[in-house]
Amino acid sequence: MSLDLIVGNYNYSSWSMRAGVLLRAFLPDFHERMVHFDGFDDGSQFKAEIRKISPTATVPVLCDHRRLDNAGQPLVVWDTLAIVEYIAEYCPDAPVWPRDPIARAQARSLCAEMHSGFGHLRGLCPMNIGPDLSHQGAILWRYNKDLQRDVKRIQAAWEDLLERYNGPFLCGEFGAIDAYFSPVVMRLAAYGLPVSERCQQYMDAVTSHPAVESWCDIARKTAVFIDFEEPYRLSDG
Ligand SMILES: N[C@@H](CCC(=O)N[C@@H](CS)C(=O)NCC(=O)O)C(=O)O
Repeated sequence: MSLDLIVGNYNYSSWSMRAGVLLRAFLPDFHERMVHFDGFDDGSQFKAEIRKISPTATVPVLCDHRRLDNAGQPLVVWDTLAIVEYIAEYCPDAPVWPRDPIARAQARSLCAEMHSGFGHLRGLCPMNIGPDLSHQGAILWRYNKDLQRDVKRIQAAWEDLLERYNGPFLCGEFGAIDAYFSPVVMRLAAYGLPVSERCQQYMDAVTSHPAVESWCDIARKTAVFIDFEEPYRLSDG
């Protein structure tokens, strides 16, 4: 197998989900391996394992065994946006990015905004595929204007692209931008945050895409409760 994707716990790791969904959609013949999140401190097994592969000791990490680096080791690509660009070059005929240069620039802009932004949504509503967190979501929503601002901006960006390209995905057909927002779809749904009808339709389209379904199936089957990932819950009950 030439491409090896190393991911974190499927139910919690939003960055892993972006890369995992993208590969499932465009290059399904890849190998995937999960490294369990026992902790993120220097002494954790997770860090010890992932440090052997990635210079940043984070997931996802893509290893291409077909290409060797200048030390003769399989090429390592260690950041989600870089993985997206690598896959776009790896399969140039696949619509990872829209073919139209205007749509492509818009898709890249929104992915970059996601990569560096929406910190309140990310911090307050960590991805957690499986449980219904609408109670936590309702409390957060009522008191947190920053969270409301992040969700409002995401919805405005989605509605703008859905209007321009007529759906069902953000730039028409499924692409990197939808893989990038798939964990956001999971968060909005799990925490029951209010969305417009148009955004709900988009969320339904993302949730039922085979690449997203495949990721979520594994997430539900492999989910184990990790307390530091869910400080708002005492158990997975
Ligand atoms: N900018 C990185 C972020 C990756 C990241 O933070 N991944 C989380 C898991 S979702 C992680 O590995 N956390 C471990 C840590 O923070 O030490 C990317 O885009 O890949």
